[in-house]
Formats: sequence, structure tokens, C-alpha cells
Amino acid sequence: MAANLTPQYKKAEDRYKAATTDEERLDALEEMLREIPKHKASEHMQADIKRKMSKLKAAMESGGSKKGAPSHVDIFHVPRGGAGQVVLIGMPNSGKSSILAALTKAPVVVAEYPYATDKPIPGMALYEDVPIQLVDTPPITADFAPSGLVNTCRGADLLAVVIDLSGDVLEQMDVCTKYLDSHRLMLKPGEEHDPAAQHMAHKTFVVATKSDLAPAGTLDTLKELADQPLDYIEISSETRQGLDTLMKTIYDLLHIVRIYAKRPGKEPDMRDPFTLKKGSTVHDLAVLIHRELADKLKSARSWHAPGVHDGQNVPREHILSDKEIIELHFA
Ligand SMILES: Nc1nc2c(ncn2[C@@H]2O[C@H](COP(=O)(O)OP(=O)(O)O)[C@@H](O)[C@H]2O)c(=O)[nH]1
Ligand SMILES: [Mg+2]
Repeated sequence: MAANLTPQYKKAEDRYKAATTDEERLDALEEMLREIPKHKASEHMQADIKRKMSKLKAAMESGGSKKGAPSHVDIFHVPRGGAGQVVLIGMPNSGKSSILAALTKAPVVVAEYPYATDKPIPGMALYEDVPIQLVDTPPITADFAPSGLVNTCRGADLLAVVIDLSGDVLEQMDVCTKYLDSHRLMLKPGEEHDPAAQHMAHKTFVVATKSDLAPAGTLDTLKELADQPLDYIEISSETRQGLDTLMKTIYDLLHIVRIYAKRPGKEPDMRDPFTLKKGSTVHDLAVLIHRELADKLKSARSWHAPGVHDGQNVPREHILSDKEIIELHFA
């Protein structure tokens, strides 16, 4: 076979033979194809290179490459972000995607037709300076809910039942609470979320949407007839009425505090607070900031906390309060 191969081609071929990953192999094959003299005598070889390239590409796309993305990804599992995760549940057109569109930069589709959303979509909303993750989800009906949605709900900190006040509010409430109850996703009044429990039930509240369209008194009727002892927040994504209250309610229901950390002799960082569960201590904060150094915590000073003089020394057992500034001293 007189293909008159060039030194550049031979080099690329050596690279191909020595390659250890599919990416390297593909890269070398591409170079071989570029370098191979294009004439009749090399046609066979050109075809062979192309065949190898498409086989490799197919293997890499299907996850066959060991270095590639995992071959199975649960699109219904939404990794947590921000200070807490709120999963929105509701029937078609109840206004879930509009809430994310109004409060986050998530690429949600707001549509007059149902089923515009086919997988959970997270977005980051802000309560003051605290980022909180909201998750839009595909809708549920009396007859159907995507099976993966249970997983989405299990991972949440809070569940929000989204009810369109301009529609049949009782039917929506019934469908949503039956769904959550049948999967044991909703905490009963007085129950506390227990991360160790099998059922992973969560605190649940109601977001009543489209207040701009609803006949007066609809929410009161819903509260009375649905007889569910939950928090109800009335909003309009259209006029933005109630959106601030919604974020404040979410923050309160998350039961967290935000803390501004301060280095000795420096101004506190007021832009990016740490968030911890209510009841957390100075020691918990030290663990969060510096897991390895936490045991070397020597002392701490506090500002902006009830019952504490600004700059006062506080013990490691000191319970943190919202918006407190803490300066940690390590040994
Ligand atoms: N007037 C009014 N329309 C709304 C409001 N929220 C949502 N919509 C409309 O209701 C329809 C369904 O909203 P969407 O957010 O896509 O509902 P989803 O199916 O639950 O995600 C869209 O046409 C929205 O424009 C609201 O607060 N006021
Ligand atoms: Mg939607």
C-alpha cells in the first residue's frame, strides 16, 4: 500500500496507539485524518479512521467512557443549594413556574398550556441577603404524578403547595394533600422533621396564587373548608403582591439564623452570611467555617445580639441569634 504517509501522520498514529483515554484517542484520530494524504491509495485508511472516530463518539456519548459523565442521572434529584430548599407542588397551571420567574433567574417556562414543565428546575431566590433555593416541578393531577417527584420532595427542607385562587381551590387542595399524604411527605401538625425517620416528612405550607384574579374571600373559604392547619400566603406573581411576605415566611419556616463572620481587627463580611439551624452555637459556627480548627477555638466575641454588649466575649456554648456578628479566635 503506497499511501506515502508523512512524519506528522506517523506521529499522530503513535499518539493514537499510546492514548489511554477515549478523549485522547479521538483527538489523535482527528489529527490522523487531517494529516493523511488525500488520494485514492489512502481511501481505505481514511474510511477506517472515520469508522473508529464515530464508534468512539458513540461510546463517549452513551457514557461508555469511564472518564465521562455518570451514565445514570436522576433528573428528579435536585442537589441542595443556598440556605434551604423549597419544593413547589401543584396542579397544572397553578402558577408554580411563575413564582420562580418572579423570584429567581431560573430558565422556567411560564405558559397558558399545562405540562410546560417536565422536570424539576431549581432557582435561587433571595430573602434579604440569604439565598434560598426554590424548585419548580412538573404538575400532579388526581390520576397522575411523575414517579420521580417523590424523590424531589424527600430532599427538600420545605414543601409549598401551590393553589390557584382563580380555580377550584378545594379540588387542588384535595389532590395535593392526598398526594403528599399518600407518600408520607407531609408533617402532621405538631410533628417535627426527623432526618433519621424512614418517611422523611416535611413542613408544608400553602402558596395561594393569582390573588389579582381571585374573587374576594376565596382564600378564607379555602382555609375554612380545607381545614388544614397550615400557613397560607396569598400572592400574585403578576402584581408581585405578597412576594416579600412569601420569602419572609419561607425564611421563618426554615428555622435558620444568619451569622456574619468577622476576623479579629477587620470589618465583618456583611455580604455573605453563614446560615445555621436555629439553636446552633458558636462552636457549630466554628465547625462550619473551619472544621479542622474548630477544636482549637479559644474565644469568641459577639455584636448585634440580644442581651449581649457589642464586642462582649461569649462562650462556645453561646446560642446564635439571627444577624449576629461573631469574631472567632483560634489558638
Ligand atoms: N393574573 C395572573 N396570572 C398568573 C399568575 N401566576 C401565573 N399566572 C398565569 O397562569 C398560567 C400558568 O402559570 P404557570 O406559572 O406556567 O403555571 P404552572 O403550570 O403551575 O407552572 C400562565 O398563563 C401565567 O401567566 C398570577 O399571579 N396572576
Ligand atoms: Mg410550570
